[in-house]
Amino acid sequence: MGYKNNNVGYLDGVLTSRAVIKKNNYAILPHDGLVNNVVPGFENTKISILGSPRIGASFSDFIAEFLEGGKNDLGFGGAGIETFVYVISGKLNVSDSNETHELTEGGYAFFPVNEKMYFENGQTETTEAFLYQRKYEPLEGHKAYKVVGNRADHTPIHYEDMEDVLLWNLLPTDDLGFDMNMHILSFAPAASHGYIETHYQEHGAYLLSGKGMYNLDNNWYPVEKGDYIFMAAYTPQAAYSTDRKEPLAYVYSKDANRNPG
Ligand code: UGY
Ligand code: MN
Repeated sequence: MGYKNNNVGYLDGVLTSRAVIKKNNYAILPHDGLVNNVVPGFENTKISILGSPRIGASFSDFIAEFLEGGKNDLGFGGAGIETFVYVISGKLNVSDSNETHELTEGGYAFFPVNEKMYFENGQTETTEAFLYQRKYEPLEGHKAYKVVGNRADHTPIHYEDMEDVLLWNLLPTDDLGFDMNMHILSFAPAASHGYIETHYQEHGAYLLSGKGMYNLDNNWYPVEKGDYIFMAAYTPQAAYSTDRKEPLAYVYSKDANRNPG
């Protein structure tokens, strides 16, 4: 919603795009290159599949615009699958088999394995949301549980002691029942990672605001609000915030708390 048509341009007279796809390594999907997909169960909803097993991810991410009457009567997730939703703008009713939660901007919900998530747009205006699903990896003696909250409920911490980089942990960080977490990272204008990360975990990141340069496997790319970035396990990665006013911020998943075996 409201994304500028700037993922395409001419380079040496040839139509080109900012999209970059390196399967099993990394990808950048600018917003206006996305097409609508049919995902069974979703009605009155424009939905695009982002990261998925086809690109080398262990999860699937989606960006959805729930129009008036937008809903999914079949449920999202279910057997063996855990789910997460983050509301970017608008209002979304999110239900399990027992109760309904009314999420507003910045609101989110995690449903544990086997619990289907049902959505319904709670207003006439369009609601935009980022969705995630992944096969849950159980750990004996531990259990994940439903979490519902809002970004505004949390006081962010300084990421790696940097004053100009803020981190929100949206799910518990101290419970081994959770095999993943969702975070928001926000870089003030001109802020950056302190170093290029290389780690075992993979990420799917949706950019909520700002502009920046992103290092993926030692190549720098321009990125901005509305982009999606996939980072596979071990892909070197770092961000540099380049907008003069708006922080570069993204919501992203990270697998956690499991022994690779
Ligand atoms: O949590 C993370 O690994 C995060 N700092 N990665 C990233 O922003 N690319
Ligand atoms: Mn990382």
